[in-house]
Amino acid sequence: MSSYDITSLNDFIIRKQKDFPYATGELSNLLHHIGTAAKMVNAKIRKAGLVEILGKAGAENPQGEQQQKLDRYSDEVFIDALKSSGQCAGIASEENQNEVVFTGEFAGRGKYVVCMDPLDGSSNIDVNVSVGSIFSIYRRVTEREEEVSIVDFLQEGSKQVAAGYVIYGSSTMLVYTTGNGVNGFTLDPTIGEFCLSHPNMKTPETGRIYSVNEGNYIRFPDGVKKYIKYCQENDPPTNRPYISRYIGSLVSDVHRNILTGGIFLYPPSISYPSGKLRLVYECNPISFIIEQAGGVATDGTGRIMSLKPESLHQRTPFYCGSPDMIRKLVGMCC
Ligand code: AHM
Ligand code: MG
Repeated sequence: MSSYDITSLNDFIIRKQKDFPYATGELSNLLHHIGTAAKMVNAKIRKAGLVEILGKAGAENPQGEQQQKLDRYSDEVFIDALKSSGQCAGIASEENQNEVVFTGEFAGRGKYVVCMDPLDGSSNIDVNVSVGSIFSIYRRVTEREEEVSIVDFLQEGSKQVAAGYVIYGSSTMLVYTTGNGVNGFTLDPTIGEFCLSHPNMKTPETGRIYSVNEGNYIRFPDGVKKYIKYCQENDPPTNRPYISRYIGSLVSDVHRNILTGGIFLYPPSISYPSGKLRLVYECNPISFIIEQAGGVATDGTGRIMSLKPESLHQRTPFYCGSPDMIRKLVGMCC
């Protein structure tokens, strides 16, 4: 009979809170609510082929992309869960043009704001490919008596208090950091709990996987083209050619690369001159996780988490992964 350490996400959050004598439990409570929302989204995704929730919602998100029904559903679930936590005073999400401000004595006074992509990679969902949720938590900079405003959401990634992702894959996992390492929890569907399965996740210094949408190769900057050719060269002492793996679902590509070692690239191109991925709710949270796992995340010229966001849906070139591989890329690009 197999056994595993049954440390639930909530046990773990409370245990970690005790490491900080002045912790008030507000962040713990917020993380707990994110875990609950993730379970609700998971339950819906697991039934995706059976009920009428696949396909387009018939509307576009703020970037003019088709919203899927599950995008809408996930957005609503996370907004409701975060609002009812009482610790979050507002949320910025891929699905809403402007920040959603929570009002009233309870939610409006929350200490934190959350930036998130409630369902990333959702264009994959109709073909049963893994998708994810990505979140980022900041301490608000406005006074708690006031309503939150855009300044609370446009903070540098280095100010994140916590960040994480949920991957709805062959199993469902929640991975998060509060700046003291990265821990991963796998949902045990028989008991409905996220259980600690990947303590203290670390990414290898180098790896063999490169992940990029190579169909866009002709549109990439010369330095990136050069690096891709380097990945494909035959040089057994340096383990090349590398292995190409690209799911097209950020959380899945990043999660795999963290575990195995590798590099993920979403460069600027003619179609996306600033890259495709969004700084505030995709790149910053993933960068926090990557750095805490020992990796590097850059826009090609500097640290992603040092960029000052100017708007909620701002895009950025994004390269992240094993430190040796990123160093090589940056050396070729700059
Ligand atoms: P989305 O937020 O609209 O789902 O788009 C983000 C997704 C990422 O998950 C993935 O890394 C990327 O888009 C894939 O883009 P492409 O299909 O251009 O390779
Ligand atoms: Mg997205």
